[in-house]
Amino acid sequence: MKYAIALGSNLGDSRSILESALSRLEPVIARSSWYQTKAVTLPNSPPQPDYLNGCAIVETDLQPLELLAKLQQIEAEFGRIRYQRWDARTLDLDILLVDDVIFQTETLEIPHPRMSDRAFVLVPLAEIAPDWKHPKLHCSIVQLLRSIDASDVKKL
Ligand code: A4P
Ligand code: MG
Repeated sequence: MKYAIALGSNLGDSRSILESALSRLEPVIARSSWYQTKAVTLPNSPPQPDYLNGCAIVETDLQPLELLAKLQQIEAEFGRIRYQRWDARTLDLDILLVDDVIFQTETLEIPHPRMSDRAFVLVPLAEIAPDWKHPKLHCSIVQLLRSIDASDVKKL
């Protein structure tokens, strides 16, 4: 199965954390550049440092829930502690897409429910998978990107 994965970090040495996390996901068949992005936060939450974000395409036989467990294990290895939703974090690994499949359980939803309005996801993903069709919205990543404001996402 082919998965698109989003990587993000806004605490610690983000670039080396993301590079090491990526090496734990081998074989990686495509990876984006890293992007500096403004933190998207919940209303009234304190300011957060900018994020470093990127995306990768990974080919694996793991089932979605097995891959989620692996991603959460890698997050834990890099010292991620869950305080509050959308808090600053050393490492966040999300599954964005798997083939052309819609997957929904209590703990995992694919396509990622918030990917289509997030420039910090769509800009790096468009770099490596511009034509991947979103199986619920029936349009490609570049098409989704055209409908949002991506001015806060800077390629490094
Ligand atoms: N979960 C459900 N679907 C998925 C999926 N497709 N991939 C569940 C991964 N996990 C999924 O995630 C909470 C639970 O979501 C998991 O236990 C899993 O069972 P989490 O990583 O513990 O918490 P979170 O990431 O804080 O929550 P959430 O809702 O996933 O946050 P988002 O929507 O991913 O947003 N701003 C910038 N610039 N860059 C960022 O990367 N990230 C976030 C997090 C907010 N603002 C950001 C960024
Ligand atoms: Mg997450």
